[in-house]
Amino acid sequence: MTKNKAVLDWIDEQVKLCKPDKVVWIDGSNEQRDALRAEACSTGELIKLNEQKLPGCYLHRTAKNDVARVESRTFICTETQEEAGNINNWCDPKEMHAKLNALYKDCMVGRTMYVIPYSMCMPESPFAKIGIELTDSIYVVLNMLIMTRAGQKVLDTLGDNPDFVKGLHAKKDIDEENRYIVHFPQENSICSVNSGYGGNVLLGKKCFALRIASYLAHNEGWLAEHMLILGIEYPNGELHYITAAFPSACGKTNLAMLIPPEIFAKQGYKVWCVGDDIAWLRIGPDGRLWAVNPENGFFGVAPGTNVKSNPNALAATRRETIFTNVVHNLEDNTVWWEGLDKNPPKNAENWLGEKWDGSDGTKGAHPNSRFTAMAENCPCISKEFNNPAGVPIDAIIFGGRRAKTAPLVYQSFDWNHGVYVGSAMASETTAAAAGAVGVVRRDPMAMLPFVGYNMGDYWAHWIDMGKKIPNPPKIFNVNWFRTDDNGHFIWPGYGENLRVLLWILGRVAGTVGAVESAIGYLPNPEDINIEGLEDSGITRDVLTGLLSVDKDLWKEDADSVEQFYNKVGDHTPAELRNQLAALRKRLG
Ligand code: GTP
Ligand code: SPV
Ligand code: MN
Repeated sequence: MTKNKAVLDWIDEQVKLCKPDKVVWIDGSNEQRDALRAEACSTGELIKLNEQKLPGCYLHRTAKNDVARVESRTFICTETQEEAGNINNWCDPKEMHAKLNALYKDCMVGRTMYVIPYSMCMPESPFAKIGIELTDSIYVVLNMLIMTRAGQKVLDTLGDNPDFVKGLHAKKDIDEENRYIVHFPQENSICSVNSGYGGNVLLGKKCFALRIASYLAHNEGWLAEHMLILGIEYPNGELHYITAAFPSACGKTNLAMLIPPEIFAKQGYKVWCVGDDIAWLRIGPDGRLWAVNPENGFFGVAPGTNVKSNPNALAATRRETIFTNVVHNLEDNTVWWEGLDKNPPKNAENWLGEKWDGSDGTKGAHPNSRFTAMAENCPCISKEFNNPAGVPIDAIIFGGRRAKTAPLVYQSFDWNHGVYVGSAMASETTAAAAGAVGVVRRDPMAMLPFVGYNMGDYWAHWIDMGKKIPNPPKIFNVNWFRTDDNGHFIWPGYGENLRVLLWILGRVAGTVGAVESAIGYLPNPEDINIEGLEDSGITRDVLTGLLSVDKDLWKEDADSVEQFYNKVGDHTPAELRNQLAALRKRLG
C-alpha cells in the first residue's frame, strides 16, 4: 500500500503496543467496504435495513454509556499548560502517553486493526491535510469512508511525506472511567480509547479538522472553524456564500440545507450546501476569505429531521447511510426517530434494542442519535462542493440558543467588534455532549470544546487575521431560539431563516439600511420580509419584539463575558477587553 517509512514505522509501533491479530489496510474500494458491511452484520455490529426502501443503509447501536462527545475526558496535551490555556483539560504529554500506553497495551488481542488513510478536503486541494486512523472498529471504518476521502489514493498523494496526522482509536471495553480523547498538537497526533461514538472516534472530524487543525491554522495563518458553509443563489443567478458558527445541535445542518419559502422559491431563489459542520478558511489571491468543507459527508442529528424541517437532509439519508441510536421499525425494517412524523411504529425497538411502541412516554431514539450520509446524495449539494479552491465568503454569522438576550439578528460595527461578538457567544447546552442540557454557557465561536490551544491566543489569531484580510467578510449574530412566556420559540426558523440571510446579504451589498444600537446594527423591522408568515404568528409587532434589546439583560451578559475573559486569563487580547468596555459604555 505504501513505502512511506514514517507511516510504516509508526504503524509498527502501534501494532507492537495493541497486538491485533490482523492488520487490514483500507483501500477505498466498494468490494472491501461491502465485505466489511457483511462482517459487521454477521456480528450484530450493524443491522442491514430494508434494501428496497433504504438501499445500502444500516443501523448501529452504541453502548448505553457512550452516546455523545465527552468534554470532561477530552485533553489537549501541549508541552506547557499555558499553550493549552485555562479552558482546555491539560496533562503533561509524557504522563498522558504513559497512561494511554497502559490502556492500549494488548488491547487488540483477538481483534483486527484497520488502517484508514484519509484526506480532509479533496486530496488535490491546497487546503488538504492527510491523516491515518488506526482503529479496531468496523463502524468507524465505514463512517470514515463516508465522512472523508479515504483509501489508497490518499497514500499515493502522501508519497514519502512524513507529514500526516496520526490517530489511534481502540474501543477497548467502552469503560467510561477510562475513556480518553487526547490531542498532542505538537506531535500531530490523536489518541482515543474506550468509546465507540461519533465525535470521540471519527478522528478526522472534531479531533483533527477542528482541534489539531485550529492549532495548525494558528501557526500557518488560516482558520479552522465549527461552521456550516452555504451559497444563496439570487433569481439573476448571482451567488453569495455565507459561513455560520452555531454550537452543537443548534441548527448548522438545517441552515446549510434550507429550502427557500414558497414566495422566494417562486421568484427563483435557491440555496446550496457546501458544508454543514466544519469550514477551513484561507485568504485567497483576491484578498477575500475563501472556505472549503474538509468533510465528505454529514454526521447529522436525526431527531427533528423531517420532510418539512429538512427535506434535503432526509433525502440524503435514503441510501448508503449509517443510522446510529435511532428506532428500528420492525414492521418494514426501516428507521424512525422523534420528529420524523407523528406515527411512531407499533412494532419497534428503541435505541437500546428494547421492545418499544411510544406508548410509555419514553423517547425511542436517543436525542443525540445521528445519520452518517454522503454529501453527494444531498439534493442541494453545491456544485462548488468539490472545488479545491473553495468559495469566497461574504458574511460570517455567529449564533446560539438564547431564550431572551440576543435579538433575531444584528450586525457588528467592524471586524474587531465582530470578533468580540464571536467571543461573547453563549448558548444553552444540548444532547450533543454528555452532561446537563439547557444550561446557558459561554461558547466562543461555537469552539469551546474544539479549540486545540489557548483560547486567548485563538482570539488574538482572529484579531490578527482581520489585519491580514484585505476584503474581510462582514460579521453578524443571529438567534432563532427566542421564546415567549410559555417557552415556545417565537421565530418559525428553518426555511424561514432565509429572510434573515437576505437582510444580511443586503447589508453586505449596501442595499439595505439599519439602526445603530448599543450592541451593533439592527434591522429596521420593515427591512425583513415577513410576507406569508401570518400563520406562524409573525406580525410587524412580533418582529419588532424579536429585534428588541433588553439593556439590563445585556449588562448582566457583559458581566458574564468579563468573568469568562478572566477565566481565559491574561492571554485575552486587549482589543477584546476594549470592545467589552466600549459595549458597557454604550449600554450606559
Ligand atoms: P451538530 O451536528 O451537533 O453540530 O448540530 P447542528 O448545529 O448541525 O444542528 P442541527 O441542524 O442538526 O439542529 C439541531 C436541532 O435544532 C434539531 O432538533 C433541529 O430541529 C433544531 N433546529 C434547527 N434549526 C432550527 C431553527 O431554525 N429553529 C428551531 N426552533 N429549531 C431548529
Ligand atoms: C457536534 O457535537 O458538534 C457534532 C457531532 O457535530 S460530533 O461528531 O459527535 O462531534
Ligand atoms: Mn458539530
